[in-house]
Parts: sequence; structure tokens; C-alpha cells
Amino acid sequence: MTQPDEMLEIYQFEGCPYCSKVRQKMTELGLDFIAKSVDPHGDRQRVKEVSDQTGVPVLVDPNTDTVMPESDDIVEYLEKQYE
Ligand SMILES: N[C@@H](CCC(=O)N[C@@H](CS)C(=O)NCC(=O)O)C(=O)O
Repeated sequence: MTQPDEMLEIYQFEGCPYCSKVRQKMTELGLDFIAKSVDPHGDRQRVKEVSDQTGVPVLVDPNTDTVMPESDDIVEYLEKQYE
């Protein structure tokens, strides 16, 4: 796997099954990524600023200027872009 120029970021937390699904897909594809840890009980200001909504996971792919919530959409995007 040739890594993309800029590292992907994922806003997530341990114990979030949707985040786990995305982390698993990134690992399966051999992608390096930065895990931005979100406090599950804290405010979601940073997530809101980045993605204009509060749910996680959120993928940030600076290589394509993509900011994407929704785990199924993220998995589909990763497969199309990096498989
Ligand atoms: N349909 C979403 C569900 C994501 C979801 O429910 N995430 C939870 C954490 S496990 C969350 O962030 N809930 C707070 C919120 O949606 O504001 C997905 O598949 O990504």
C-alpha cells in the first residue's frame, strides 16, 4: 500500500462501534491514520467545528479535501479511494 501524501484523520473514541468499524477498515487497507480522540461524555465542539455535526466517527482526508461523517459512507469512500 502506497500511503497517501497527507495522513488521514479520524475523530473517534474507543467503545464506539461505528468508530471501530472505520478503524478496522483503515487497518485492513494498510492505511496510516491519526486518531483524534473525542471524549464520549464531553462536548463535541471540535467535531462540530470540523464536520458541522456532532456524531463520530468523522473522517478527514486532506488529500481530497473530504470531511465525512457516517461510518458506512466512510467505509465505502475508503474502499473506493484506497483499495
Ligand atoms: N449512523 C452513524 C451513527 C454514529 C453514532 O451514533 N455515533 C455515536 C457514538 S457511538 C455518537 O457520536 N453519538 C452522538 C451524536 O450523534 O451526536 C454512523 O454509522 O456513523
